[in-house]
Amino acid sequence: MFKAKIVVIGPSESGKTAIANFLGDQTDQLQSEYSATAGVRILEFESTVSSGNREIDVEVEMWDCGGSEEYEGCWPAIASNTDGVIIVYNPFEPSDKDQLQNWFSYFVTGQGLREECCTLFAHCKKKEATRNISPPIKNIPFCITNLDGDPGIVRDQFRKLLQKVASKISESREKEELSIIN
Ligand SMILES: Nc1nc2c(ncn2[C@@H]2O[C@H](COP(=O)(O)OP(=O)(O)OP(=O)(O)O)[C@@H](O)[C@H]2O)c(=O)[nH]1
Ligand SMILES: [Mg+2]
Repeated sequence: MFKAKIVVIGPSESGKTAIANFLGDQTDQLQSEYSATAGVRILEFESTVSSGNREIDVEVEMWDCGGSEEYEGCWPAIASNTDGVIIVYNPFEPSDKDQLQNWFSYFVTGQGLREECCTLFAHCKKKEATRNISPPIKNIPFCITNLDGDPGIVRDQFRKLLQKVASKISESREKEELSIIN
């Protein structure tokens, strides 16, 4: 059994809590009233991913982080020992796009995390014309999401992320074991 810390970050009101609740099976229902996350909420659940020809059980610790700037002081604690990052932003909000690079630089490149251990969700709360949304950061797994339309995309993309994270953890573990033997 692996343990994986996945952080869900991004600008305020972009849909992080709704996505975290959906992935953690907390609820199928979207909250009609928006309530900003104060600091961080931690959800724990189990997931199974396949790596090569074996199935791996992963104990997920999902950190649903408040997007407000007032929590920037908590970033070091949030980023510490993170295995995977989900960045959620609203593609129709120009200020969200401007902030993206900042989140990405701190939580991914700044922590030396592999790009494949990160995923970007262009989260659309309404089923607007989504066809012309292009990835705002190159080389990062990216998808357009909406929980009313096709929530399966969110689950599939999360599973892909977890697969990468699990193989990375497994690799590090093997290296550690080898270094003990040698
Ligand atoms: N209809 C619809 N509403 C959504 C969807 N995703 C999020 N919302 C709504 O959008 C609002 C904001 O979503 P949250 O998930 O609370 O946003 P957040 O990113 O957690 O915000 P902070 O905690 O302040 O950083 C809430 O009222 C949600 O119910 C969606 O896919 N469809
Ligand atoms: Mg929230």
